[in-house]
Amino acid sequence: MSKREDILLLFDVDGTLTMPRSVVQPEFEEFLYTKVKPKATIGIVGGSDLEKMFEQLNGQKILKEFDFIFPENGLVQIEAGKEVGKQNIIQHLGEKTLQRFINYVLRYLSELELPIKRGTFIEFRNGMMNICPIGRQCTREERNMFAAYDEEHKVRSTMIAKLKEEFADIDLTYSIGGQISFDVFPHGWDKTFCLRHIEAYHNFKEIHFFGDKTEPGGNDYEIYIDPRLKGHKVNTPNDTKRILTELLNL
Ligand code: M1P
Repeated sequence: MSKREDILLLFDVDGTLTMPRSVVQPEFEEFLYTKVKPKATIGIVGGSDLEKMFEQLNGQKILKEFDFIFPENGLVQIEAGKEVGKQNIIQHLGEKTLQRFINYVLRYLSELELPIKRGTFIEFRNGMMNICPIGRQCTREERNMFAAYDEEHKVRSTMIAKLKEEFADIDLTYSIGGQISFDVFPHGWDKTFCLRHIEAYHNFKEIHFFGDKTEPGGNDYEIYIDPRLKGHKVNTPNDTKRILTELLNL
């Protein structure tokens, strides 16, 4: 029988541990912490920043419950509740390039007609930017409405195609991880980034990753296909639970 230290289970958040931008269900939490955790090392690798992880996973207790927390794709690294490293997109791109990019995004969004717009169109994080055409301050209903509108009108993918063309000379990758926004970060700063930390300091026999956005362009794609681990495609926390039950003989 393998030991907890042999297996690492890495989880995306939205669509994997919770429904999109929703709070984790108590039964799922109970399952994860009392059934799964005694059998394997557990970590989260999400596109969101740490604050949003706290919101969705019931606050700061995740710092104690999870062995690893990798917000922003692992561009911030937290182990045993302590921040042990973080990337800096400002240093990486430089102020001049950043401003060229931000000014273009603001111009593009200022000319974009949508059914509604709210506030916070660019969220600047440590290792990435999150761009949200409707504005992050929308309500849950407005969020759902935009998600359906985007499905039909391809607002985000059209904008990404334009940005790729305009900034072909700059080291940037675009990825859609949620319902209303997309993330922008330097090449290679996708979720596989967290594996650099794992490989540098640990030696797991098996690593598994669970995520929902596993198609090209989704923010789980690169880590899902990474040969260093086994990827599991899920659509809901129920799928995650079913696969974990089989995998760990629970
Ligand atoms: O975790 C997935 C994504 O969650 C949010 O996306 P949205 O608000 O569009 O649903 C964002 O935090 C995004 O950065 C993240 O990748």
